[in-house]
Amino acid sequence: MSSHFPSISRIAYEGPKSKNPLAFKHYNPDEVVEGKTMRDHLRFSIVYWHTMCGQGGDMFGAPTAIRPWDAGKSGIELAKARVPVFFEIAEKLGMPYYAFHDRDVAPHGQTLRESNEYLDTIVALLKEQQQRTGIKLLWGTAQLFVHPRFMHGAATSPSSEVFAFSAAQVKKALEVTHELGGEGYTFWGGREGYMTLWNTDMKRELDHLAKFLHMAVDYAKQIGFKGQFYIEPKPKEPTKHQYDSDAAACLNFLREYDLLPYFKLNLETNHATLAGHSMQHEMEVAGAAGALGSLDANTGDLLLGWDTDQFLTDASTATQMMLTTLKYGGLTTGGVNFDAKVRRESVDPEDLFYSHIGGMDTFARGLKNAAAIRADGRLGDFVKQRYSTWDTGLGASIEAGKESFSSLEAFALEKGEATQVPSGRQEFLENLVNEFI
Ligand code: XUL
Ligand code: CO
Repeated sequence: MSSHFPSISRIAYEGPKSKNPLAFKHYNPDEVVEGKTMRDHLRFSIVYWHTMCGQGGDMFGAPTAIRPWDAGKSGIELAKARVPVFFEIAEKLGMPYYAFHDRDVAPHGQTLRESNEYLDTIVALLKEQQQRTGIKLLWGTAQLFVHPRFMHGAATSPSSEVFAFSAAQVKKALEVTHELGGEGYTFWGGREGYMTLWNTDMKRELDHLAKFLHMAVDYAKQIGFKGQFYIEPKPKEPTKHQYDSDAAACLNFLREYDLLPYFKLNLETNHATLAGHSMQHEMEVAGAAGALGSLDANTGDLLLGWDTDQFLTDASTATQMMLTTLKYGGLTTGGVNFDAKVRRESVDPEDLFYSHIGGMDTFARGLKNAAAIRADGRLGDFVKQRYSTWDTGLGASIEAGKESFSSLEAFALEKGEATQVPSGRQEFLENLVNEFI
């Protein structure tokens, strides 16, 4: 088999003292943490779109990326050429999973029929590579935001024809995800939102979105696809307001339209901060609702207000993410999916390796730190103790539903003042967590 990276071999774990930039310092796939290997905890996944299609162009500048395998090719020939390169990268990084959009693995055709044929051609190649490498599909998705027909949205377009084209595209994307043994299917509402309320019937658009998702659930049943459905929240970009703006908004929408039994959330770090939340907040909101599904692992830049999709190298954020992951029983169908791209200035093919190695090591550190914090027990004990007035007496009686406003008024009048209001100890706890980072 020809190699596009002859000087890079399979990335190995060399430990924290290693100075080899092409080695893992923390990600040791077989190391057991809380009874499970790191590989099984983290379920790393590499994305097709940024890795193979990211060219380094931005709204001010031309593509910068050096990608020798792309040279001189276009259309379906380019799409075919990228498949083995992608799997070589994934395999050398030891990625157990990958994720893709239909239109980033295969090109748009002139018609839906032609697009479907292109997709079938590439799906056959993906399947071969999956069989060769053992790499599995974490989730598939349909790209419903690039083509001009989606300018007003897909399922929320004011045009019923666009709704129909979107349905046809998702139908096919579900079929190929199923064919490839995908463990999930993600809906990111690419343009499901509005640019101005002056032209928007929000209620009607939300009803349509729900109808669309119900059709997807029904079709999955029809074809026997048992993978997990995800919704991926994001507050803005490309539209001014995206309906799936954050975890709480998604959960409310799913509940309102009886979709919650079928969906979990795929949370993305950079989307969380765009929504004005920390990723840990978003994960706690999802976890509390039993809907913590999968993680699009990246980060934004604090000084930039858009979705920069950078690789996360901050161990503190990764520790928070892994603490909440462990708290809710770990990732089951989901994974740590690197929806992240190298900077426009990182032009060389090997930058694709440094970036993923850094991301994987950061999450491995986060996992080890989180497990150590949990084993230490002081943080967990503090939180438990903070709520201890609910464990017996008055609190237990309220939780058991035995009290009312009248009985509590009687208690307060008798008591005179609440005396059990201890310090929150924020700084003490921040110092405690820092002992592990
Ligand atoms: C966009 C984004 C998408 C989804 C899949 O911000 O995160 O790539 O993850 O459509
Ligand atoms: Co994403």
